[in-house]
Amino acid sequence: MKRKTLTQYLVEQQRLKGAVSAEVRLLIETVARACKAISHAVGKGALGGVLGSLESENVQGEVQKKLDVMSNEILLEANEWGGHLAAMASEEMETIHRIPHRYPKGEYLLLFDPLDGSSNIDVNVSIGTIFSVLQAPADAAGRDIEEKDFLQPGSRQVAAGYAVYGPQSMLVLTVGTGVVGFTLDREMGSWVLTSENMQIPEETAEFAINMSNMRHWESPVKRYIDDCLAGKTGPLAKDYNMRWIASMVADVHRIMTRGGIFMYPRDARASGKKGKLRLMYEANPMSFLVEQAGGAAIDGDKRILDVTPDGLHQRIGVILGSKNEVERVQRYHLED
Ligand code: AHM
Ligand code: MG
Repeated sequence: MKRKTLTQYLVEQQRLKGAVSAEVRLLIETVARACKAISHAVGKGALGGVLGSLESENVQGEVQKKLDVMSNEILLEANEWGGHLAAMASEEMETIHRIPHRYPKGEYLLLFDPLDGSSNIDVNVSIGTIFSVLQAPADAAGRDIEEKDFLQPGSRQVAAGYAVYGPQSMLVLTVGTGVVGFTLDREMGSWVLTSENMQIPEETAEFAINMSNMRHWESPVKRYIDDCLAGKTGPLAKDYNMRWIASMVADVHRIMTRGGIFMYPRDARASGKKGKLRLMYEANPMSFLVEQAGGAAIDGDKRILDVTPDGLHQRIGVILGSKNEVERVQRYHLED
């Protein structure tokens, strides 16, 4: 079988489809190289001394795991010197990271959640990296990038993807021409194309939500899950199955592979009013991927990709996956 690597795929996207610029191509390759290094560190586990927590907290007040910090550093170092970026932003850093003056500056902005699903690190369950690429506004040329330059709606992303570190390490990517998946060939050290056109089935009978939060949910979410639980004799006339890995990357990857609906809705808790997940590092890149695979992504009543962020670390409700189910949940919100 003739194998196509990430490099070949990206060169084709650049030459044949004009879907990426040379800069975006090289920056995606750099992110992918960093994900390879993170995959290697994750794979070593206790043998590499990478498990466990640090004393520090991140900007969100969460205790940082060693791998959170290591992965953040790997991504920063890999992407600093290539000349494609103007600045980076990370779930683990309070404010933006400008490209140091000693390196050439490019026109793109990179955002990432370096290690998503941190609660699964120490229990050997799949975790991942999520990233998003934006173009710096035209008026930013010749001046230092500011935080406000990042605050663009997700519909402006030029690329997005995630790496999932599970039984296999996979990189799932969109540059706006559909979604493709690569598997890491650990011997050769290359990302090999293994899923050419990932499509989310429109219908599903599988939902993913943290049921322990049920008493805090808003009524449209409660109504939908009640309908799912009612099974064949209920309004949805199907028996539903439930899955919750508590790593968004792994839950979304399952949905990319066989369909389903993922929900981390806003809820009544003080910490949950705006949702748990972050718009710019989690919701936007995943929504871009899901839409490119034929699915839908909303915050409850509106499309996530249309939301103009008001802050780098803004949180948002997330409901995404199989189109017909997401549209049903949206209808329930609009009827409420
Ligand atoms: P993290 O970025 O700190 O790892 O948090 C995000 C994760 C998601 O991957 C996952 O969907 C969710 O938090 C799980 O939350 P919970 O433990 O409340 O079920
Ligand atoms: Mg996360």
